[in-house]
Amino acid sequence: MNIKNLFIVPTLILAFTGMVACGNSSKPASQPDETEKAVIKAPAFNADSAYAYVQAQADFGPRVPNTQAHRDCGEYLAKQLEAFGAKVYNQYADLSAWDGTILKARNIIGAYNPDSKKRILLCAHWDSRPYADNDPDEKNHRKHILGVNDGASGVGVLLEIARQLQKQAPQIGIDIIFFDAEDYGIPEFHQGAYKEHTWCLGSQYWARTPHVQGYFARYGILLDMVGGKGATFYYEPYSARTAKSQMKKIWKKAHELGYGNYFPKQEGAEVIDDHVYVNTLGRIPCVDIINYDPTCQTSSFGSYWHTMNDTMENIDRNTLKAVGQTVMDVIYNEK
Ligand code: AHN
Ligand code: ZN
Repeated sequence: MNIKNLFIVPTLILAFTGMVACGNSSKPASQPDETEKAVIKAPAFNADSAYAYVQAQADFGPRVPNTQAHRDCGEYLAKQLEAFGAKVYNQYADLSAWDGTILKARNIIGAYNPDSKKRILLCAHWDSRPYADNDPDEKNHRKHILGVNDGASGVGVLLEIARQLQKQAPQIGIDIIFFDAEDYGIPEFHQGAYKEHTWCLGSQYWARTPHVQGYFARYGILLDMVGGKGATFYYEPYSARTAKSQMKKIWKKAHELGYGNYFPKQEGAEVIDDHVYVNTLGRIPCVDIINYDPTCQTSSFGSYWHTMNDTMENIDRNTLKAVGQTVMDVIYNEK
């Protein structure tokens, strides 16, 4: 008997005794146990597809409320959700900005499995900021930004998730909300007193007046600036306080899928974002997945945040994939 056969023989004995032990059980010995079996693998999120949806929004130009690009992009987004099989709701509202401008706003909602009582909310803002007030060149501070990472990236990821939801439904209902007028908040160059609640006007309106009476979801996930190359999504402290278990579940899933580098398990900066109003006014805990750059001097959201440089060049498919796949694997495991 050579050395190779010495290994084979005990294996055969083990296999035989294993068969005897199983006796009349029809269950093969290799079947995963209950805990392993419980993890569902979500369909594959296509980052090229998400990237194309980001590009499509950018191609409209800045989607600033009260502009033609904004109206056209709103139509595009509602049509896309419809094409992906969602029940679409449009909320039109006149919202008053920090300077008294009346914004013709539109929240766009796509509902999947609308009759289910078990629901998760996914959201992002679709408008772009009217002010490049963080731009190094002061002459740009009153110009509209393209809002590719800040706005279009989150919406692009959610459109790809919508496309996947149509192909294979998870066990629960999903609502995708594109909030308007998030980014019309009081500008840095304003000389007067700071005014509260000037950001997130669309989500404030929705949380006070949901698209369905008595609307409820177990929790929400907000995507904001989720496309930048080398982005890092730290625990956002407001989310960590108000949606702790959901936040941990998302980060755990990201690490299991191999996206740990994008999701450090450490706290970043606290932000006023749509998740705050979903939580306070809508009474739904909501996790903000938002880029936090601890190394940047000019903004904790990255150097191009609220500048003329928030363009397609910063967008990396790998980041879209890390976020999109993580969110998908979380929602496909809800029952
Ligand atoms: C503030 O700067 C107050 N909040 C950040 C929320 C935001 C702006 N997200 C995108 N643009
Ligand atoms: Zn912004």
